[in-house]
Amino acid sequence: MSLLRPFTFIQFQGSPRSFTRILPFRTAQFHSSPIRARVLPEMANERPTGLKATSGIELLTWGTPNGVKASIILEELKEAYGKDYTWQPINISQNIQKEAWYTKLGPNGRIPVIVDHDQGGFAVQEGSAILTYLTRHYDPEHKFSFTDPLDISRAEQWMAWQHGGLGPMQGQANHFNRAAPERIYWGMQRYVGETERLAGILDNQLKDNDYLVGNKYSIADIASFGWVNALRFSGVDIDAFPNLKKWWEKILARPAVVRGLSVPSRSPFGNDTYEQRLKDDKEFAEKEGTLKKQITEAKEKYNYKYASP
Ligand SMILES: N[C@@H](CCC(=O)N[C@@H](CS)C(=O)NCC(=O)O)C(=O)O
Repeated sequence: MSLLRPFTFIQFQGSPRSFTRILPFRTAQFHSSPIRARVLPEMANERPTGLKATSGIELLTWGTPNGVKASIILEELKEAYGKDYTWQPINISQNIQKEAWYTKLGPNGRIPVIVDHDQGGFAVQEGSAILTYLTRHYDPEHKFSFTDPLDISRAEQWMAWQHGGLGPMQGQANHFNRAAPERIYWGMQRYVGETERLAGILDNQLKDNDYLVGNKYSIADIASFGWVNALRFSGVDIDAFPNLKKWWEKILARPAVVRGLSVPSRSPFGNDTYEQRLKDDKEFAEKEGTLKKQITEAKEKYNYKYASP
């Protein structure tokens, strides 16, 4: 199933219908890649049919920008407080997230979802709701959250911004760049442009601050990190946003973040892994070069000009 993984990565905001349609194309595209041979850890190949834990937190997830919000905070809580958790891989290319046992827990049929067995099996869907739930219950020293009501509001604002802006826009950029059956230049420049604008908003916020809220690494940063980590893959040059790049590097240097990014297995489309692959895989580099050219043409065709804010 390692073949499916690169593909599923681009599907994070898409519909299962479009997913099925483009599967052969993506599979073919990755056929000659070294990543083809990458075998997912045995656990990642499991096909869950229900919950497996009886106590603590159980995470149902896949290694996408939304999925890693949950695995990163859980790894941080584990490191900070020794709070362990259980996870199961929900391979979204197999539509496990649409099965009845799953949608009973996460009615939206998307990952991630957590279940708190110590709260009577209480289930939480949506990345930001998961981040606030977990810190409210399991971050007693507020290492990743806030006590000041204004900082709580600031964090909520950045998380809402991620849910309403960065995630959906970047997800659509990926869809139009890679998943759509035809190259629609209007859609490509619209969503790559929006993603760039939003990257600029983060860059501006980080000009005089190390982190998004209160100069402290928190759930506000974790909410956006997975998406920023995939900016290159989405056709956005992170080097053009130096404050954001510094923030991304600093967060990526945290051991808990690296572990969180590896649940169920490390994505080949992080800014660093993507760059490495361009160097290692000639065919991949050629295809990505073509895509980059198309994005530039799309921007020129519609006279796109970067502006942020
Ligand atoms: N707003 C949600 C978005 C969740 C989402 O779109 N998840 C994607 C993976 S990144 C998914 O499950 N896609 C599979 C599908 O569309 O069926 C969040 O932040 O948790």
